[in-house]
Amino acid sequence: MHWRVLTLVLFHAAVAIAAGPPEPFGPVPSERQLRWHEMEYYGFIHFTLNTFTDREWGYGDEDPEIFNPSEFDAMQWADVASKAGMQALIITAKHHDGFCLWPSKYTEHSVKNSPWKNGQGDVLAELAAACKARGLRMGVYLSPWDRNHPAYGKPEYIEYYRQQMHELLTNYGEICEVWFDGANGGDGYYGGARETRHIDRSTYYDWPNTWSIVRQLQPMAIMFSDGGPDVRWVGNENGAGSATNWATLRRDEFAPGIADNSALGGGQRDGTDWVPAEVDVSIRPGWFYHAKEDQRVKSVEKLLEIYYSSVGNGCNLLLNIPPDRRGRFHEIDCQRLLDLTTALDAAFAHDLARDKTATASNVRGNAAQFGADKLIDGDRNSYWAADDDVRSCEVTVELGEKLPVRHVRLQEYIQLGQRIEAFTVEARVDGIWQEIAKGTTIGPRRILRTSDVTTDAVRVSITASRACPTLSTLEVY
Ligand code: FUL
Repeated sequence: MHWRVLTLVLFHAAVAIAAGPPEPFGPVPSERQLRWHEMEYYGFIHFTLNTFTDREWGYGDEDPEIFNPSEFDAMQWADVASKAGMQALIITAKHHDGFCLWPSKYTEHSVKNSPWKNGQGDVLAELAAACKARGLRMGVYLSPWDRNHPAYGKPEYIEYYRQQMHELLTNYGEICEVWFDGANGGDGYYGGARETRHIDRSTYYDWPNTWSIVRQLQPMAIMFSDGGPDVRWVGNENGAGSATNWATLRRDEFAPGIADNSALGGGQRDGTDWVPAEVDVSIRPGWFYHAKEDQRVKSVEKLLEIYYSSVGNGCNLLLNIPPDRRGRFHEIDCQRLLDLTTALDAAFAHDLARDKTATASNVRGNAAQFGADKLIDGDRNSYWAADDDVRSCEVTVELGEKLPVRHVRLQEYIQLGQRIEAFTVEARVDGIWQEIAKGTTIGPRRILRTSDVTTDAVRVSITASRACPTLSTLEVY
């Protein structure tokens, strides 16, 4: 081969290598976690005997006879949830009081001994059908702590817990999330013993073997607990996410009910596993319905604040709406949910950056595959990336005309890990750049409320990154 030809061949080969995708950095999400990130916003349903006793934690000695919703309507739940833009509903199949909303074969403490539908009812079956009809996913909360079961605290109870898990994961179609609550052990009825039982939170449940049952029966189901394995608690029940939010955690240091809450909000920059945060919060002061809280349903302003703090900081939002004694979402709660959605739809109606012109101060290997246009093509699976040695750079979108801007939405291409740790957002006003927002992490999602501005261009300057940065999305509203 002539040396000129050889040089050309080598040059092209080098560019091709340089333009391959970046190496993944640190822990990366699994397929099931990627699917979970897309869920963003979904509903929590706390419903059990507590609804009828006006309590938050049943003792375990309540009579199943009192479970008798007068107008039970799972379809209303699913209808409202889907109109509100939720993607799923997660229900307390069993709360700490041990009462089962489905006719479990393994206990008498369930709907089968209630007057509701003459003991023939099954809340889980009705919810599964309603979710299916409305295109929602369904998840289950199965409280590890059981204040009714006589064997709670002994090995037999773990067997019982797993049998129940098996029922839930095999009889109701696809389950998107299994929720393991951290509240564990204390006083209870325990089959009449009426005593206090303590368990060792790190050994009693033998979690790895329970988790493997979930993996086997529902491979795509996400498992939530204080520290994962798939999704972590955010460390508070007020609806607050953390502005600096690493999706990574030193997972082995956590277990359900054993967590350093202060570490859960921000995650751990040097985490060993991808364990992103979910924000669980109730639309009312309590998790269960209490008529006396009808006037204390959170306002739209409060719900918006929660939305920006959770979804806006890269967490998913699990918003609890407790059905009332009729077995319906209360009218006030429904209206509030729909008002929240109206406000969000108005704010995010039209992406001003979509298909405009985007440029970057660095494009990986100058390759079209990683070009800045990937930021604004509406495809969250295409991405812009920089060269390996780049740690700071800028991406700019020209809006083509002067437009009022209130929000910027960013996403890293998290399939390759979380990298960015400082950035600013600027707007060009009469030819001069001015800062309108700034932040630390971006990760799966970052929605910034900017200072009010009318501008013809928006620029994101990444000022610190742990590896060459990637971004899949730059949206402007
Ligand atoms: C807590 C429980 O004790 C509450 O009752 C509620 O279920 C909440 C979501 O989690 O740990």
